[in-house]
Amino acid sequence: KKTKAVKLANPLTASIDPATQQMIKRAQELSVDTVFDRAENMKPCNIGLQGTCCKNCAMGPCRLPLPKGGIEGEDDRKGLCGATPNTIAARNFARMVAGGAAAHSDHGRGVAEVFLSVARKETEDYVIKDYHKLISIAPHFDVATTVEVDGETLDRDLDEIALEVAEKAMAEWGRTEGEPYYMKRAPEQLYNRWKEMGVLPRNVDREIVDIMHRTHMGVDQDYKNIVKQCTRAALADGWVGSMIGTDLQDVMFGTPNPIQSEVNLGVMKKDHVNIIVHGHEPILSEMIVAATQSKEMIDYAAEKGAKGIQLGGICCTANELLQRHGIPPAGTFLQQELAIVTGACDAMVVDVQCIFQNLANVAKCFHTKLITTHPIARMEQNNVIHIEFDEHHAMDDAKRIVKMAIDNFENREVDVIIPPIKENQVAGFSVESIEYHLGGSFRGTYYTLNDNIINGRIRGIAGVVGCNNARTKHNNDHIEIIKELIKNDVIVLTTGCSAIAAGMHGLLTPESAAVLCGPGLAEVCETVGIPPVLHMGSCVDNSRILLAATEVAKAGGLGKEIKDLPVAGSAPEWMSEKAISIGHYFVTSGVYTVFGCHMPVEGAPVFKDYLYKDLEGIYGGMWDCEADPIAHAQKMIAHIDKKRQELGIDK
Ligand code: SF4
Ligand code: MSK
Repeated sequence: KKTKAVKLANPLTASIDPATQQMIKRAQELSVDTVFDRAENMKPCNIGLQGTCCKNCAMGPCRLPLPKGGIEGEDDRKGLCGATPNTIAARNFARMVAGGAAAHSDHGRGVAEVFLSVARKETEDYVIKDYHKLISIAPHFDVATTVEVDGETLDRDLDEIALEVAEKAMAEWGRTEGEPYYMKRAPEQLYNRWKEMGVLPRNVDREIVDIMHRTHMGVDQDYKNIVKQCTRAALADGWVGSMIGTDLQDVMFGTPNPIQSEVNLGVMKKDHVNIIVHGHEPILSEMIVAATQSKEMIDYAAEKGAKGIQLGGICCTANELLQRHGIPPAGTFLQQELAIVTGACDAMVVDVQCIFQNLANVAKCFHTKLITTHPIARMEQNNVIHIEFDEHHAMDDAKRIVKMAIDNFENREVDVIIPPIKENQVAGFSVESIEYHLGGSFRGTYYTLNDNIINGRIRGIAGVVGCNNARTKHNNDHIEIIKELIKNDVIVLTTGCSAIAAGMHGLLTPESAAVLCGPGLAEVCETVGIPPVLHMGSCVDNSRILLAATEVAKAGGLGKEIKDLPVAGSAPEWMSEKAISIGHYFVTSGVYTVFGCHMPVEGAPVFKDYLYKDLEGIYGGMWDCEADPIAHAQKMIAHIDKKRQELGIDK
């Protein structure tokens, strides 16, 4: 039960969030180690940090650190097989793309499978909530929405449309010819460039398998060719696997609209049964929402002495429930252990991705029931309960889980300490709702996004997304970067843990605009009543940012494709492989993308230059890395200004 951490983290330097600081301290008082303490005690490997450690065969690991003082003359570093630093760093980068694309796309596949069950009427627990969205995506799959009968055009049967969309969507993971339907959703010039470059994906699964093959020992030894494959797989992630995931989730659970809620550990309630859902897939958690709101469960909780059931979330499962139901996130990735340390978490229900194995150890120190639900994400510790979720009896599973949490309410052991810290926020900005709130289109009126970019009230658009990373001060870089951007009239679109961080620090309210924005952005936000930072959802919902950029490009007045726009991307505190896949699909869709912390490319300067410079000449977007948050934001602003100048709209 006790901590093994020797050095303890200083709560004040570990996070800028007072709730997190308070709970790190509380964990330390209880001798429960958290990621913050572990980061003090284990430093990363310097060669791995540089991206030049290869362990792709048993003759290695071959380690090729950059000599102190850099390379003089020819770079003759090589592994036992002769692999160069460029090959090794490119292979490592590619395997991160494969891991990230696989995670997002498998999430998308899971959603498509459930949607197929719905369309086949094999489940009663899920239904189609948003037929409008179904009709809007059907043409992208070449599915007709009308039929001709006796020369008359009639609406086609919705069940037929759903089934055809479901079958065509499912087939995208393994299609055997042509390219995925959704690639054509990109601006035409961008699509043509991909085609010319030979990087249109064949199908989602194949591009990921291809990476694993070509990065096997002794296969692809040309970093440029490896990056080309990264592009196919990353595009298959962003424009196919993730985008289908987002769309079908919207069809089944509803397309998000602005919704008010709260955020941070303070959303948990001492006198309520607290259930925290954590991970990424909303399939089960949608049912948990319904179960917690059922009279049967509310009455049962009352019987057990609780005033109600408080559902909260961590990571992107939280974002999914927030944007459609207003369920409040209890915290970001780095706060997952801390939610249990409150002593008030009666059940933590996890699905896939970003789940610390140490949750099981922390849960052991409290009464918390830790429940895994996904067949591919189990834990070895014996205090973990596995309830495998199946869409065919989803509501039964959800009720079983909620009941287990209610039964556990009376077992709380230690003093419950919930930091009384939370913020108000507005989330739920889908592309559809942004368009609606900004004048009903992207161009043509006083309110629209394009017009406000052209007239200079809005300087540009930034996507700020991604994780927290225990190697940097929790939330600090997200918040510093976003504040610097909005202060300079750059509107921010955010997803993932970055969005949760923005909410925690008060940036997701319309009121924050007047205080924190430059005058132009403040005027727009005040006129239409939106926050300067728009919460667009979860990790897979980065596809919404791709589509928002596409709509802006297609609406006209700002060039023809994404690379022409005054936009930039950022992942300030990234940590996951998914972030690399996301970064690469943004770069190859034409977005200048800056990562914080570090990038594992420093040990291979030639490969690094290829990502950071040469890609711009091919796709219009390129990678960059800047750890200092203000310099990071200023680089993005400089790029936005460069694009404004090229467009001739700079004043
Ligand atoms: Fe070393 Fe080459 Fe094997 Fe990598 S593939 S571990 S560089 S011998
Ligand atoms: S949850 S991938 S820590 S954003 Fe999507 Fe947060 Fe990053 Fe996980």
